[in-house]
Amino acid sequence: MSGFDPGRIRADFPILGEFIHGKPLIYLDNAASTQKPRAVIEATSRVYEHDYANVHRGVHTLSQRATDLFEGAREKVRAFINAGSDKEIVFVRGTTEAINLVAQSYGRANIGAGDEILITAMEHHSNIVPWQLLCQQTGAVLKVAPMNQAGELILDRFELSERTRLVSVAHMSNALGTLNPVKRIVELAHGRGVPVLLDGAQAVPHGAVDVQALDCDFYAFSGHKLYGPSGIGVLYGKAKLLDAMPPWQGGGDMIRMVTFERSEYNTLPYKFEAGTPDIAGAIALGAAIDYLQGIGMEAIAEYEQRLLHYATEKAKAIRGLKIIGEAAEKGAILSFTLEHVHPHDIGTLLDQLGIAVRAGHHCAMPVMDFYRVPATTRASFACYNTFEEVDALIEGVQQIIEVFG
Ligand code: C6P
Repeated sequence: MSGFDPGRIRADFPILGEFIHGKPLIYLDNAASTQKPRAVIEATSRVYEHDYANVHRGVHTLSQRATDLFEGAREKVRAFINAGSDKEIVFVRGTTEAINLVAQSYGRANIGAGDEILITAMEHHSNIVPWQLLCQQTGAVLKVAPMNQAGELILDRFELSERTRLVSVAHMSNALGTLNPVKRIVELAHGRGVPVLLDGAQAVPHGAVDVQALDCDFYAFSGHKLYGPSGIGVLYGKAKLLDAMPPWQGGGDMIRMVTFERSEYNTLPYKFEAGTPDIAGAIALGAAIDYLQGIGMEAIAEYEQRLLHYATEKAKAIRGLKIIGEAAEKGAILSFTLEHVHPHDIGTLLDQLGIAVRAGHHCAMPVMDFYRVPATTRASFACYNTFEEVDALIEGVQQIIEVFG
């Protein structure tokens, strides 16, 4: 762990100096959205103060400067996930939009009545509802691969059929923390010639991702969970697939030529980027990536695993606390329920102590149904969290148990 210093990292995040109800903020809602380092905040103001204009349009200097920074950010994203080409990096609003893009473009072009889309029992609504919409539009069928009580996929029952046309799986579950065996899933699907989309919203902030090593066909993630701004995200797609896909939205920048009779579309990735993009957002996402690479994704992953392990052991020792999601391979998420106390009360009482957690169904209602709970309390960790903060969480939970007796 030499060189990894959460104290130094914390100093980069101005918001961590806030007080909530008179208590120092302990921010454990990172799976919902992470806080932003000064590098990201400053990159945003720098663009607007010095470099802002629309991109890909102007011959004037500022537009060229903005375009260079915007395209530079695309290259940073490419390198970060090791995509083969920056043509394969499509800027979107976030994971949700990325998955909808694949459903409405790839899906409508390649998936028909009776065809199947295979997802898993632990998906976020963003990886369920876009496929349901596609099924309603095309007559395709949504299939769900089961998980066990620990919240692990049952690989023996991860069954593709003759009709499976696409597999779409969370790399890491937001409700349970489960890290799925995505490389194996890609191999299984490719063995039958079926492409795979990985929902990387939760995985990307917690460790190095290499889309070429995974060999996935699509990879989706959001900037705001990766210490970057909200409103910007990424769809990675293999150039061969993206090239063959029809555009999803029409408008400026995604065309080469337009007449009233017909239009010719732009090259990749612009074919999928209709309209003025989130210019400053993309540039600030590039700054977030620089920042994270300065720390090192391996170091972050290792540190967060230690935090998770520490929190898990302490949580297990609390009578009446049930951890929801005990997969052997997990990212830094601790979801739990307490006997006799509703998660919303836990969340509200922890907030009084300055501790921010998420309480609810985490946009994964089928996961709640599976465990027969209405909601869970979820503490989710980032590289700036500390062991002392975990202690404070555990103490807070113990206080709540005493109050509810
Ligand atoms: N999960 C959470 O608190 P967007 O909203 O498009 O940035 O990301 C959607 C999304 C997709 N997949 C997974 C696995 C996710 O966790 C999320 C967002 C947040 O868990 C907000 S519901």
